[in-house]
Amino acid sequence: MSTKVRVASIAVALGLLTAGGASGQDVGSIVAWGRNIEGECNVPAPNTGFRAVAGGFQHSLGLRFDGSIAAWGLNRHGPCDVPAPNEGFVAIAAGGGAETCVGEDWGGHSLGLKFDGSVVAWGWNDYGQCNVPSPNRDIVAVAAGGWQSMAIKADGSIVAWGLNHNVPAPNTGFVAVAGSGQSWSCYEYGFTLGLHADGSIVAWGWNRFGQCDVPAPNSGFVAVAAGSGHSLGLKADGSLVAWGYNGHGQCNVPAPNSGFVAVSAGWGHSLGLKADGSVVAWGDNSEGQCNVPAPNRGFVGVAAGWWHSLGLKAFPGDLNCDGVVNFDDINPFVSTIGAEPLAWNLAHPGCHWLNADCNADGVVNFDDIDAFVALLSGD
Ligand SMILES: [Ca+2]
Ligand SMILES: [Ca+2]
Repeated sequence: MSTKVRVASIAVALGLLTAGGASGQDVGSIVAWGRNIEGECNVPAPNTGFRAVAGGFQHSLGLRFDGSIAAWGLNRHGPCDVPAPNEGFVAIAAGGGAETCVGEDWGGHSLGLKFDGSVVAWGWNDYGQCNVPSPNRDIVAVAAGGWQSMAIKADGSIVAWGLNHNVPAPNTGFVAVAGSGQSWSCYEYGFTLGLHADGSIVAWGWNRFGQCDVPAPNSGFVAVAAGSGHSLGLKADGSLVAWGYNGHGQCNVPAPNSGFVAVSAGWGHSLGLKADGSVVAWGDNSEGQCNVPAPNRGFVGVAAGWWHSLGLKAFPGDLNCDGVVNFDDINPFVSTIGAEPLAWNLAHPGCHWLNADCNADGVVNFDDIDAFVALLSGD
């Protein structure tokens, strides 16, 4: 019997199933580690039901399946004060930076993308990073640097605001963007990485450490991340490329450099998520930001703050990532059996293959079918 027929038969045989079978379990929780002097690792209760996570300067954001945003950590400039109404969000980004040439000037800001394609920005705004330009619509993705904010429009162009906002021409064909940076000295501010649909990266801005010099061959990239002075690119074959400032070893990707499905960059450290649900961390570990808490498995997302790290745990059985386990998850579940993890994740952005690992053994195969059916039936 084919996998598809087998799963469908099992589901039908169960008759009337209870939707939301995974409710009550500790699913979609956030794990935080590293520097915590501002509470940036204190995930607010209830720590469940999260679909995305973001790390800023010393604050953190979690996006819940109900469309609300939780924010915690340093709130000096208000990046944790989510503007009302706190609802309808579909993506988040957190930024932060420090200005060393004018004395004490540091903070973070936050971005939320709403389902209607508009962006809400709040927090540190000394450089206009929260002044979303009009028309504020048709936006499909957001990213935050220290002093700049970026968004991708439905037409593939990048809109950027704050410092360092001049997107190189031709401004078209972008599918992802990342930005960060710190004030290494006066007038050295952030940089931005734009990922083209053709798999190449365009980099612009501050380039003291070569963080904008993408190593050849500049092709085959599927994701990008920007640290304070280093850059990371994920290739379609699951390997990572790192370049720029390497004073903390943040560009030394640990072996084996394979099996990665997501990447994030902090001030001096790097995080990589593997297809098996483990997190690899390297670079600056002065705050323990590279000490992934045990058990290091079941992760479906990673995000790096400046000195802290965040990991999102799986939501077993929720294969369309709508926050409940029900009949709608059957077809995407079936599509995961035998699928190549990276290819599946690329085809389902924001929804991880590992959610199909319903028996929590790190792989997705026939052995997960019974556990999936149990989740469907609310067992
Ligand atoms: Ca679902
Ligand atoms: Ca499994």
